[in-house]
Amino acid sequence: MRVILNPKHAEHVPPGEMEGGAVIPSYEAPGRFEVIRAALEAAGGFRFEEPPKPSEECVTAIHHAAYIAYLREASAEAKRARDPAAKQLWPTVFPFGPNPRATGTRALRGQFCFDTYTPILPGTFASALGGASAAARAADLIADGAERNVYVLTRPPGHHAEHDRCGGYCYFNNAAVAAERLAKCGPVAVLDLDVHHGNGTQHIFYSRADVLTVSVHGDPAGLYPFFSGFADETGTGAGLGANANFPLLPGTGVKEYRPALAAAVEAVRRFKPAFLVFAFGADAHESDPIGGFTLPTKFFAEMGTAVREIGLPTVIVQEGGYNLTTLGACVTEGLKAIDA
Ligand code: SP5
Ligand code: ZN
Repeated sequence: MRVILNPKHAEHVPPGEMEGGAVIPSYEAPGRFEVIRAALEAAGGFRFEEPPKPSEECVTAIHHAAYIAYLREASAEAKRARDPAAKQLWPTVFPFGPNPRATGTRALRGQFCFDTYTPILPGTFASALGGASAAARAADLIADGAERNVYVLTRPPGHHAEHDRCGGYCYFNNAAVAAERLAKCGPVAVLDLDVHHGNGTQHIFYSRADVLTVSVHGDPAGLYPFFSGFADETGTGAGLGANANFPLLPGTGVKEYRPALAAAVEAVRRFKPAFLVFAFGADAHESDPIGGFTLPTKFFAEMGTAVREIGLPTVIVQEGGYNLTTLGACVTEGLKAIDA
């Protein structure tokens, strides 16, 4: 399988994440990329390549211009800063709703972000854009029919990022970048099996009939992102019926996950898409420090088989997965089963 790498991933190095008023070590770290790459190299059968030079053109189709400019300028501001504290930009105040009168630096940090897990650092813009360009390249290979399956190895992840807000470690929505490009060639389904609801992808395509978004995840009653991912969110306007959520209880294991996965796959099939984007998180694994599910490593092969059996040209995009000792094996199992 061809693997498109984010060549800039290591430029984004979170010093920590803010949880309940304290800064704790960041779960989302460069080592995630390295362990996945090492596992794929050890497994064999994967060809690694870099995308063409990243360009903002990759993200303008799905992200608002003011948001893209904010990420670019805030990253540059962090890069210029001498004071170490000013090299990390954290939001402190959030708007009650988007407010066009918010223009000051501190206002924008909240305006364009929805949590305290997602700081802007000197390399954030370059790194996030590298991932988006890798996703764009993978989508173009699939759209051209050059490949059946292409995997995008990237971090920071993307599926929580909305049109104009970062959050959940995500800045540009890589899966949405891929889906948007594929949608030019035919209907697209996004299947998101990260343990967290793919709120960003849902939000970006919520009123569109040409892109189905389907997510299986921890019930937002108890798991991040808390405010979306409920089963009654089914799309709006022309997109009514083109969104499906399968929330599952904390502690979910194979017995509970399997029927939800089957229902999610059935929703994808009913839509009759021409292309699939698989937002592939490994954080539903039993060892994940933040997921709360109990799936064993071998179940990731079953996920991959389910994706393969959908039978569509597929872009696979790396999302979460935070246990560095099991992440590589989960991803390898999933990808091998997709390509089997
Ligand atoms: C892409 C992705 O998987 N984003 C996940 C963002 C979730 N961030 C929430 C982190 C919460 C950490 N809480 C620590 C509790 C550990 N028991
Ligand atoms: Zn996740």
